[in-house]
Amino acid sequence: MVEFSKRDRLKLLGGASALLLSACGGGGSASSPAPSAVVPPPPPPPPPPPPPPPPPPPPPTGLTDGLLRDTFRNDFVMGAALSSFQVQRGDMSASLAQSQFNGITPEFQLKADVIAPNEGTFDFGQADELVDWAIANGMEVRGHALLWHEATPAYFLQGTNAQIRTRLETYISTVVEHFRGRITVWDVVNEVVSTDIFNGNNGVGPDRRTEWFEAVGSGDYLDWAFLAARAADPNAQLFINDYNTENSLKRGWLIDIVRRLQDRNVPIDGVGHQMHIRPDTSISEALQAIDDVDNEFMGLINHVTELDMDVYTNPGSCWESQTNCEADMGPNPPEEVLNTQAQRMRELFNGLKARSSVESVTMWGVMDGDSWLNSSPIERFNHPLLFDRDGEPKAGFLAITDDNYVIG
Ligand code: 9MR
Repeated sequence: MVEFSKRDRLKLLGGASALLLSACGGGGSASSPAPSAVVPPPPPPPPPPPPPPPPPPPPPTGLTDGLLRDTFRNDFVMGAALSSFQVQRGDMSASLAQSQFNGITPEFQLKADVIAPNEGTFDFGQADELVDWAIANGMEVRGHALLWHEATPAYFLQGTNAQIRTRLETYISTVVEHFRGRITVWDVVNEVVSTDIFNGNNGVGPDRRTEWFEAVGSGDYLDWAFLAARAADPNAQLFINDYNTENSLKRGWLIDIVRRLQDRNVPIDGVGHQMHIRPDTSISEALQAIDDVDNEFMGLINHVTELDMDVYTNPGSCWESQTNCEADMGPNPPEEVLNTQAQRMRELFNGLKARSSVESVTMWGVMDGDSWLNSSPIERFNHPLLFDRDGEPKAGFLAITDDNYVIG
């Protein structure tokens, strides 16, 4: 059915009454104008547009526009996680992103619990806004993530395997087709590798016992997801994404899964290493994860997808029961902590630059105050990113953008 807007309907009515008048001879010859008394009133003016968002505060003075992305222009895309709300509010993080980065990952607005909380309805509003803003600013967009058990509404997992597969395929093809040409890389599956690293080879790796695994009874759902994504956009790069790839046991299981996918002719283009780095994480092990992917597979791409450097060492109990967590450093951490972080940032970025399979590095946020680590595992000031709470570049930023910068 053809739909007419209110304004279209008024126009049609106006035209119809003029026709009617001339047909009745009321206006004399067909070319003479209709008497002014019966001309329909002009349509009401459209409502005024909403006020534009406030202009973002300018990035700190002295920061050269594009410095960060230009430093790595020949190495990799330099991205940051952001939400459409930060853009709408005109947060300084959005203006810093515009000024310094050439990639964006929507931090949560492309997840199934946001796009399709109820079966059969899709809401792309916020995601579209952020994606279009990023593209208008010359940035590439990483799609994160098509399948993640933590963001899977319960309806996805109901019914037989055939029903689960069809539902997943419908979801993935709708989302990927919606963004085809705008989003060129997707984290197809997120955090599906076993986390059972403390039980050694007696653990249940390689597949994580996620709700998906339990519902389907195997890791076959990974195949379904990748195949559906490839069918929906043959040009998009398809990734498996996970954390703790710096742990050799977990990384071994990740590699087992990638090999299994390839053996079954399931399309996969790359591995995403989240790199949520803690003070006790070995940078050389983090880089070893890239090397292992390079050595095991021909032509797979590596992306660093969620980089941040926690200033706290969290024992397992802090994550599990919020006990024995390190004391809050407050909003102004000791300089020594930031200098150590800067040293480790430099070591990591130099290592990433030296590895040609690394095509994208994304910070999981722009300013320290944005980070998820201020509320996980407990509420506490954290300082894991490249810009502080005022938007000033930290020692870590200076250390990676200027080889001559002396740390400390
Ligand atoms: O940082 C993200 C936070 O804002 C969201 O509320 C949350 C749930 O969608 O996801 C966080 O990002 C996670 C990412 O998607 C996957 N790896 C772990 C990240 C931190 O929890």
